[in-house]
Amino acid sequence: MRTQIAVVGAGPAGLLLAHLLRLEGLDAVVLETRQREHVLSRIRAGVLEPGTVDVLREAGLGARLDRAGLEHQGFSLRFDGAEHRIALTELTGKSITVYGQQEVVRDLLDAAEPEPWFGVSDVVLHEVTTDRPSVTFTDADGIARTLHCEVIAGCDGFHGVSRNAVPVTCCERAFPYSWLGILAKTPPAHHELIYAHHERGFALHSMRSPELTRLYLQVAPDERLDDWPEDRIWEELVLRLGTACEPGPLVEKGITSMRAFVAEPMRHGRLFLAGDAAHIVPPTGAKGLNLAVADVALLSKALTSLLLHGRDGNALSYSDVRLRAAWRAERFSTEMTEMLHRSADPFEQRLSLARLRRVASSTAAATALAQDYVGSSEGA
Ligand code: RFL
Ligand code: PHB
Repeated sequence: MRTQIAVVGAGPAGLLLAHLLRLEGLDAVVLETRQREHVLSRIRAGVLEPGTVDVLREAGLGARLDRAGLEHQGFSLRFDGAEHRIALTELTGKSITVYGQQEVVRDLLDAAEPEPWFGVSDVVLHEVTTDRPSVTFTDADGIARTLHCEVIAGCDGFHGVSRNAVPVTCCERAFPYSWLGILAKTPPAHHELIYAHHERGFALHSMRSPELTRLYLQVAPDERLDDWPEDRIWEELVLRLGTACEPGPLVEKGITSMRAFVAEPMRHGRLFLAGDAAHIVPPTGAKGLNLAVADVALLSKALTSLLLHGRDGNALSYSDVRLRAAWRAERFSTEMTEMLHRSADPFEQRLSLARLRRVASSTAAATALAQDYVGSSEGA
């Protein structure tokens, strides 16, 4: 088998990259270890920055997003028993769009031509520092195959194999808490997102549609889902959010640990890393999917220049440009995480409240937060 770009991973990064490359007239093949149904059913991110929406629209992926995406002009911070609205649009002129990552993935799979190779295994990258790299894998029918290519895009997420082929320096931080997330068939309790700092821990109210609510609770890293029967989850949400939530049937329930991670560099020879394969941000800042989209928007341009026009300028600067963006997102996501979560350390607890009170009382601080949230700070 032969293609111009072998894309490893059919998450949002890999699927969007393949789509953008095909729009440029390049040939890309996507390899994915999971089955199509699994990829479609993963419930994850929900907040799209305006820059992300622009990329999707320009790529011809805006039809359902424009119909079903929910435009939000602000969100609430709740602490000290009161609510403070961050008026995103008033402060920045921009708004965010609430549209589930699984919807983005569905739009991408509907547009995918050809389909990714689902259910592959034994994926190994070869000769990435030469002009003729390749990927070997076993297909879903158990047949061993070799995909010859000019470039490999490692879009296989945090647990993928691509990063192992790059001599990376990794910076990592684990946070001392996890998120218990649920997706429930019940109308949102409020028309905007609510980030709540409470003495019992952080809680987040988000949504996917007028009928589907997405909710998160800060829990200890060692807690198990069995410790959290549905009644307990709803009681805790009402307490922490300070808002009555109408319980509804759960569509999904899961616990995610919280970590930050950056692999440097994001390129090695003809292998380019993008999305969670290169960096993980704690979800409090809602940046992971947006970073992945911005990575592949630049990477598709870099690969078009390189493979169609023989110009390697963008390919050479890709890693530096995207690492700067990754660290901007780490900085913001870490600050949001530390401001909003409940720490066991009394000094940290008081710092969190001091940070929240500053954002609530200073227009300059609220504007800086709003710019980071919509992705318009420092040329992001
Ligand atoms: P993905 O989505 O992990 O996709 C990687 C794909 O690669 C496959 N794979 C392989 N394929 C071939 N060979 C191998 N050896 C492979 N190993 C793995 C995997 O099966 C998978 O299909 O990475 P990608 O594409 O980089 O996308 C990144 C985003 O998924 C991630 O950043 C976001 O979900 C993060 N995130 C959020 N981001 C936001 O922008 N806004 C949010 O509101 C937001 N909320 C969240 C989040 C992530 C969360 N969790 C579960 C970590 C909320 C949560 C709870
Ligand atoms: C979500 O809707 O899943 C979501 C929203 C905001 C975040 C994280 C996740 O900061």
